[in-house]
Amino acid sequence: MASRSLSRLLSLRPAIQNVSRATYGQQATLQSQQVPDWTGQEILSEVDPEILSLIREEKQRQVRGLELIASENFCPQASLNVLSSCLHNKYSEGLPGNRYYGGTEVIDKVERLCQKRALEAFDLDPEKWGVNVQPYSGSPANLAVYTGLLAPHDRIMGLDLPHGGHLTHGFMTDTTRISATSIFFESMPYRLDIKTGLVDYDKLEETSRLFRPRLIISGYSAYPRRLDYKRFREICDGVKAIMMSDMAHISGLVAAKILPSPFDHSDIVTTTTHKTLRGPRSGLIFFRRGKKGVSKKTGKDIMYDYEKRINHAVFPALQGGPHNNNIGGVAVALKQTMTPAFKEYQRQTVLNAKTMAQALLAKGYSLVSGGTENHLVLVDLHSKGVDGAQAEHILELCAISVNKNTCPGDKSALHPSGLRLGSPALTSRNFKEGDFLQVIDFIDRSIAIGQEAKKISGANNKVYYEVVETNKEFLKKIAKLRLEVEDFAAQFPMPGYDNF
Ligand code: DSN
Repeated sequence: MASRSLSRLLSLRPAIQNVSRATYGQQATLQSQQVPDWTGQEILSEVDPEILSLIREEKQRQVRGLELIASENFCPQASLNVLSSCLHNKYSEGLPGNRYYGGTEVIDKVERLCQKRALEAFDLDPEKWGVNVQPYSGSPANLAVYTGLLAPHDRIMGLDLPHGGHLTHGFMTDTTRISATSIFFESMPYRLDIKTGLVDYDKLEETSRLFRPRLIISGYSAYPRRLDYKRFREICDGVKAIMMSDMAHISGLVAAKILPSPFDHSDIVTTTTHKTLRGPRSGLIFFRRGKKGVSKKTGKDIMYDYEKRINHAVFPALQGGPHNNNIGGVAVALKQTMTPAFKEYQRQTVLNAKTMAQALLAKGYSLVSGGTENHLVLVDLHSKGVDGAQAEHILELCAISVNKNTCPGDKSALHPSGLRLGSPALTSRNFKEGDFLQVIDFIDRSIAIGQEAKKISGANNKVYYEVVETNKEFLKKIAKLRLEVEDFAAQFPMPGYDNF
């Protein structure tokens, strides 16, 4: 029956076309000439040379610049292949085996493989840990944890943003609740001990006993030291709080066992996938599952109940369809974490960060906490006479990408006194210790130009920027140094596509 209707439809096609030509006449013919056929196989250079040229411009910036933003890295070509694959096209709301859309049999396999590799990458027993691989990135992953495990206005404690925490760890100012985390939940930060630059665990413990949070976050965006996860666990147990670790910055170092694992002590662990883990941009939430303990009253097993609540929070509470091309690309990156080359990369990343720290100290810079144990260094510029924003700006003019950062005690995030420097991206370009010594030399010479400009401008910020951007003598100095930096950077290999 179906094939008879199909052949009747096909036999009618010329007649239908004739009728439509007759109906719309000349105008229809003109339009069909003006609108070229679209196959979907046209390449970017044919369709949009403007965007292509911007991509090439950005590629040149990346190849000829020094990338020191601690949260950035270069995604491998194999993951980029998956990002631009047909996995992108599929809707698959729900979880493998239980979707709201048909046609997901292959996508189910991709997502299950990604889940399996995520657990393997961190040596996790699937009886004890589960993972949701659908969060679009780290911030949605963190919000999903809070949404799933907390009631509105429940209390949380995270490292204060000016002391190295992340926005999603509950950031608010004296007057404004900045992050959704502080809008929907009640946030009390903990901080660093300003003298040592280390997390003030005693104060955190004391405050937690007063504030009684439902959840405490161990994790950071700008902290150069190891966290004491055991101490966090004890503090959480003291107030019956959930312990969530946000290992976004260090997940590659954890997978390679260069840094202690937060999994030993945490209930929940979140991460992004594009920092030290070196995959495409996405997020993961790991949660404990199975038996939690035995009830003293009833003698019955108590089970973790995180899995259902977190899965529900990711979808349908917060997100829609998973980005399957990202999930596939993350699966590829996770496979790479299990290679000896990845472990060696992470070892070199820390060695390079330590080299930066020593070189900076030797040149008279102060570092928050006096050094580093991970992939980043936090430079305190107080003694250098330029602030973090001015330093970031002059470095950018010299083709060096860094970000200004608050140091403990800073009041303004726009004019902080620090710089955050990270080694993961350049280590992916095969930079070794000697290369990082050269990088620090370039940074020091750039900042010296800023210091000279400051002598002319004094405290007037507007004049400072005018001097470095318009004064001919300064422009010449900057251009000369920029060329040196670019020629140096361009010698190193670059992961990804060649010119794209
Ligand atoms: N924005 C990232 C960072 O730079 O640390 C964290 O999400």
